[in-house]
Amino acid sequence: MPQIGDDAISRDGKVLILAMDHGLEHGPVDFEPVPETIDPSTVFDVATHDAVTAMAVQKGVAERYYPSYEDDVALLAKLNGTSNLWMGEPYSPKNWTVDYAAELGAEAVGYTVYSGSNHEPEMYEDFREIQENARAHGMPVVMWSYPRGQGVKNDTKDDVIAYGSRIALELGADVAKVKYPGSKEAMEWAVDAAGNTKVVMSGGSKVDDLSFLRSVEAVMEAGGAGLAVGRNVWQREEPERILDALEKVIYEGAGAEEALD
Ligand code: FBP
Repeated sequence: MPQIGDDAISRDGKVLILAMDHGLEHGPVDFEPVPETIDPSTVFDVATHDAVTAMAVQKGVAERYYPSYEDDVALLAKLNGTSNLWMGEPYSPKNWTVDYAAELGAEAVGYTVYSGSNHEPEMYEDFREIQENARAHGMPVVMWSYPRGQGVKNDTKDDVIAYGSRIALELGADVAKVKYPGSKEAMEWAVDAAGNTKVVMSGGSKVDDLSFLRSVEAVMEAGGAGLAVGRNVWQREEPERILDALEKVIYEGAGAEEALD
């Protein structure tokens, strides 16, 4: 039986993934709010915070920057990704393999699936291959489960988010990363639908501290396992401050207001 579980990227069963694949997904415009973040080392430095259980990056960034951080940061290899310049039906091609990720020292892999896209069959097939290879390496698999495309009218509706987290369970992910559906109740449905696959919230575009922490608090109260976040951490002038607060909400069960005190 292959090893199944997320221990490599969790702390006390909770997960806080710092994502920094935005240079590919959105372009350098995402680094403008804090210009020094255009240098990947700046964000790797942020990922050394105790609250962070893994950092998700693309292949080129892993090859060039991870060697300096391998003692302090767990690498989550984001194996597919697409640019914002692509205007077709949502599709995210594979950019590296599980074997190569393992060679670079990755402890986990991540993969985006756009269920509902006309490219769903190709992405499911790619995910199948990656998931089985990851099992062979004993690496946990995180699915960025984003229903999107012609088959999806509203990608943050509660039934769509619950469907996304269920798809992650059905296809063999250890962790499902889903958009926040807007309420604790809707998140509970997504958590229930995922069975014993963990569910984490995707950070989204930057909002104020309290609003952000309240959504994370709701996710934790709903039985979620944590967060996979990019902009809401490193687009802040003091990312350590929000990570200190996230540490309290995610691992210590604090409320948003209390965590900010
Ligand atoms: P954020 O917390 O900044 O939203 O990052 C999470 C993430 O999944 C990144 O890994 C990815 O680059 C981005 O969101 C993609 O977001 P979208 O497809 O909605 O533009």
